[in-house]
Amino acid sequence: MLHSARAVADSAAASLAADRQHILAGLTAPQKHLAPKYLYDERGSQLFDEICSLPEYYPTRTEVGLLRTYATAIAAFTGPRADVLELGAGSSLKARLLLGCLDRPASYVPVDISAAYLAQQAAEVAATFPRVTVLPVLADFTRPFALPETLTAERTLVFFPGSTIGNLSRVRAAELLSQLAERMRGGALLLGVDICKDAAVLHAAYNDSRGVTAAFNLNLLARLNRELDADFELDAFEHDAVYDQEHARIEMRLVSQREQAVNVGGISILFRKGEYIISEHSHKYAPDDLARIARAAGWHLGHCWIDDDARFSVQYLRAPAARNA
Ligand code: AVI
Repeated sequence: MLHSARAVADSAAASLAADRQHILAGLTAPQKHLAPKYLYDERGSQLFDEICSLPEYYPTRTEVGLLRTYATAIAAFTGPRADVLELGAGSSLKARLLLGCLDRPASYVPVDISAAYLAQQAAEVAATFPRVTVLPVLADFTRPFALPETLTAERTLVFFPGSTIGNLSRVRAAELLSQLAERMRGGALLLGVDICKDAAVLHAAYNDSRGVTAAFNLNLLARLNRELDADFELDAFEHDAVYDQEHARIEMRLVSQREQAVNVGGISILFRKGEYIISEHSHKYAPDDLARIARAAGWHLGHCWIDDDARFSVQYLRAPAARNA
């Protein structure tokens, strides 16, 4: 049964205009940067879906393989009648896989920032699982947001796949894990995380030969043009993604091809040739490292599944016991 999306707890989820100050602060900083969440308007979400099926982009198929292989174990860890809360839901492909392996899941609560896409994906889940109550929440999960009152922390399995946690700084990732451990006392977390690996594999994954990642990145400028009245010339910028070994992260860039001035919401932003906006960081974690961070945040490690090529990990973590337990 599908319930309509809740009111946007955070207006930034609706339009970039609400985040104008934040965006301008990023574009006028000594190192220009924008938060990766802005990549996901409807078009951005569709392009990200395309990225997920590219031959070079190994994370999605590797994680899906792990979820399929270990479905029985995941279901046994979780138990019956779970509420599944998915953060940064995007495509419902993995959620449908998870719901299909669990024992009579009670509800599915996808949280996402892209309104149209959220509604569409929630409807697909509701159609596939008519007995599951689907309660989409339109919100930015990196900020405080309200959850449906029907959700019981002890019965909740937080599903945070796709290594979306890697798009947060390491400090913010640790903070989010702590907040979740506290909020979900008695519950559990199924977390998909990309592993540090050979730079060439990472480079190919984020600079694909068909140019889909480039289109995904450049779509951010088109979005700024539309929603913040900016005048970026899309062919005056190029996509690049660089692996920063020291910080174990991919840095996605929009590189100015010439010296130019761009108007963003009435403010003129100057670019030197070669100067770039950082549009996303994608941190990679050694599984032990992640387990240590999760433990420090209050989680207990249930299990960590890794594929044979050690490319991707799926961790099952248990929150601290409920206070009155
Ligand atoms: C959503 N997120 C985990 C993706 C990643 O790999 O960091 C976003 C992405 N950016 C470029 N390709 C994919």
